[in-house]
Amino acid sequence: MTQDELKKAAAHAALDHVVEGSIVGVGTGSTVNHFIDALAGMRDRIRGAVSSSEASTQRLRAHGIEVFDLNGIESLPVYVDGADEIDGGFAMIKGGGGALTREKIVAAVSERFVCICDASKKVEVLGRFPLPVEVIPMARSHVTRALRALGGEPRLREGFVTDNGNLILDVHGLSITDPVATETHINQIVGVVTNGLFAVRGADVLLLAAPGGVQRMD
Ligand code: ABF
Repeated sequence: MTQDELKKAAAHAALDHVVEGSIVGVGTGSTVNHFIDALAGMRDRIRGAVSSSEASTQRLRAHGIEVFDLNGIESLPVYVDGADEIDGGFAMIKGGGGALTREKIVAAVSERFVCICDASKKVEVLGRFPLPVEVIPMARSHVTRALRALGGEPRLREGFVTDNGNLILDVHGLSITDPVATETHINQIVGVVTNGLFAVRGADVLLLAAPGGVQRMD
């Protein structure tokens, strides 16, 4: 099976976690694109979706799925999203697609985070994938220095602006053995909007696709 076929298998397995009649929290990325396409097959059995990016919003609307403003919603039963890396405690690095802040906001109001991944995303220790950090543009140099002091090598994502009008620094060379502490620490740097560690609020369920099938872990 190709990696894309594995992503599709994980995405389809997530349909079992969608609560009928509800508004579904929807993440971003190529795995989630498969989920959105699959969700279209049950659009008459959900109220709609809350989206974590302009790209996902467009795809949902193209399928005729109504997209709600998060501000009008108190709680979502389920949020479905991918990850760039996930460890054994279900802490994740996310934000390879640059949508980390909105993803974290939607995840924060969701009761259950269902992570959909192909098996290549499962790691022992987070950090081989560069950690994305969303930064207010005028704080770029200050945040770069602070991240270097943590032992990482931040690199500006060239030619990229987030949906919120900010920059992304991708931090290379970190070995993240305490994801909660690292997430909390980086978020204290003035000028950081969010970092791509999802550890304080990690995933609740992991649907991990390998050639032998989709394994559910929770
Ligand atoms: C989103 O999509 C991001 O947080 C993460 O960067 C990415 C996962 O990548 P893909 O599904 O395209 O492999 O969930």
